[in-house]
Amino acid sequence: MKDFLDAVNLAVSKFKELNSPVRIISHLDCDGLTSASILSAAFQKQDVKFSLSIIPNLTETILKQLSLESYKTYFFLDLGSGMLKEIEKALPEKNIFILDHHQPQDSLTNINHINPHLFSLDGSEISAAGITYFFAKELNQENIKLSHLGIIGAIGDMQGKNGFSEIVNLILDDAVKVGKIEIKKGLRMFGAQTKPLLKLLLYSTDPYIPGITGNESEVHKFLNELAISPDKKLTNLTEEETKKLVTAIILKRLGSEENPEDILGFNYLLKDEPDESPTKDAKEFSTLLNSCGRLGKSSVGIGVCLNDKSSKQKAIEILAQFRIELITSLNWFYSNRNSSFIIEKPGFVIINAENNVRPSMIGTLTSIISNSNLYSTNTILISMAHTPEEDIKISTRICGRSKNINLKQLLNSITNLLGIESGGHNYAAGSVIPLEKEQEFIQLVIKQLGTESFLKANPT
Ligand SMILES: [Mn+2]
Repeated sequence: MKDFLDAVNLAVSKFKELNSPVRIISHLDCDGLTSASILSAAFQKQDVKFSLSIIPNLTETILKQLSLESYKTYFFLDLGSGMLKEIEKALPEKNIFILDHHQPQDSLTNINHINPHLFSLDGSEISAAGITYFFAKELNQENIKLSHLGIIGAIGDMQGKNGFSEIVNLILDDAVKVGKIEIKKGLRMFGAQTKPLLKLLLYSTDPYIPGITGNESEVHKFLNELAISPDKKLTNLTEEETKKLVTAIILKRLGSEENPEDILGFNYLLKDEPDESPTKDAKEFSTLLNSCGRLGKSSVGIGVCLNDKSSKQKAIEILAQFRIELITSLNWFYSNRNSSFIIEKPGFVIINAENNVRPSMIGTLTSIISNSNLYSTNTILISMAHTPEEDIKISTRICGRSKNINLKQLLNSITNLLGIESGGHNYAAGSVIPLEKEQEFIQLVIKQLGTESFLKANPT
């Protein structure tokens, strides 16, 4: 960890020798938007001029466009590590900074490359927002006021479910110290600030409540027996009611769930945000940002991070729109399970949404399906969606969290046969391939994952 932080500090001292303007390229998800916000705020403070772009994926086409610009210094946030060779080739003679936590390409470079994997840390131990936060803090200690964004980014990347890593805890300590975040132990459920209990329990997939999740009449009965109003929000329950509810949920989970008391955990509340707003709980904040990014409204997401009031209003409308689109996508999936769009085989499922699901939505959709108990643990989901650029966005996930499969390696072994590099982590990987490779890719997947030896090595 010390080596990692030393490397960040070295990168900062190298950066200080350079002149503005600076070009920032970041990813459109919550982690990318918080990273971009941290760096933008830090640069504004130092009077560093910059221009920012938020992109869904780093591609060679984008690198080519960047190479035509006259900037001398480029920052890649939450992306870039998987494209080291391509970046060096496209942007020689430039000062490159990559702050990323995705599995890096195996390549020696002159790039200022900060990635936990290079310091025997894992990509799940810190997110890009955390790396960017350490960079910003070294640039100016006053940037400790941006620490909460480092935490929101980590949560957006599914970190902190059972507490954070040692290194992210340093960021959390800062956020608590400057009064940005308050840690509350309690029921770890999504929507505590904004959803009535009826909806909260009905849609509770993590934690899953057997007999309750997805069953509206049972939720009513359950709350009725506890004498708790279904219209009340979790955050407004009395201490007595909360205790009753916690006990009742644990009882429901006894026997069928591995850790029935897993419903308790830490909630991270933003002290400056109003109660019951979608920006109060860091988890809900991260969803708000994700929906902005995925619906192509990244600048609104950045505005929310930088505390712009009108952006917050807009973001709430975008979130509502995002939910509608997500439900439409899920409905498309369920009603096409028996069609040629969806190939279900032992051990893997190919979901070829073509133009029926937005490419920036396909990863979220695949995540939801992978968490839904629809397919057995270890089943690999491979989803595809067409992009406006006539490419195909590919997203892969594993049902239940398997420790044996490295999805990034797996996807790479297939796309490399098409001459294409994939990015991601052990448990979530993605790629972009040209439209004309669609059938070839599907055939390669079936060939590689459809063998008996693969199924034996990765039983579902
Ligand atoms: Mn990330």
